[in-house]
Amino acid sequence: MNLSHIEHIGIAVKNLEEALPYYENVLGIKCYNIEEVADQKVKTAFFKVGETKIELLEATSEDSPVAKFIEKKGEGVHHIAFAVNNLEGALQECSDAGIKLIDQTPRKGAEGLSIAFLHPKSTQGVLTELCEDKNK
Ligand code: CMX
Repeated sequence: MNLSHIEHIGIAVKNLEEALPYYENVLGIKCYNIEEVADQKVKTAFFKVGETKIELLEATSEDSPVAKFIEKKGEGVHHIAFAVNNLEGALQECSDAGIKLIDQTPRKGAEGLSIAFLHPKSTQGVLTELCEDKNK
């Protein structure tokens, strides 16, 4: 499916404001965008490390996937996102290979990307996101 790079790594945090100083002051990477993704019930903060982004995720409601994750596992790596150049085709390939899709069709994610998630139960426990930047 021709993955080009790791688009971002999603990290679940309890509180964005409290997490920012570690990334900005210790790692020395600047947050360049804070955005709420209402349908995912998360607030996100983005940093760039080379071509890859770090996406901090704070839940905006108790039934957010991120709130459920933190309740079960605590803060930490929540998902890995790969960039693809044909998301529909990539989803079809995953489905044909027997991978359980969370999103059957692409939907809109943060930063204007088209995204779809694969279920962690069919990807060795790693919640996996595929993203396509249709503006490129
Ligand atoms: N990574 C690995 N495993 C995960 C997981 C994650 N991020 N989230 C849940 N799981 C596991 C749970 O530990 C649980 O495993 P066990 O049954 O062994 O205990 C199982 O998946 C089911 O978890 P659950 O808490 O009952 O949650 P649900 O089944 O309701 O939902 C999931 C799980 C992955 C389908 C849901 O979180 C989802 O749809 N995620 C995709 C959307 C998302 O995460 N959005 C937030 C980020 C959005 C963004 O980046 O913009």
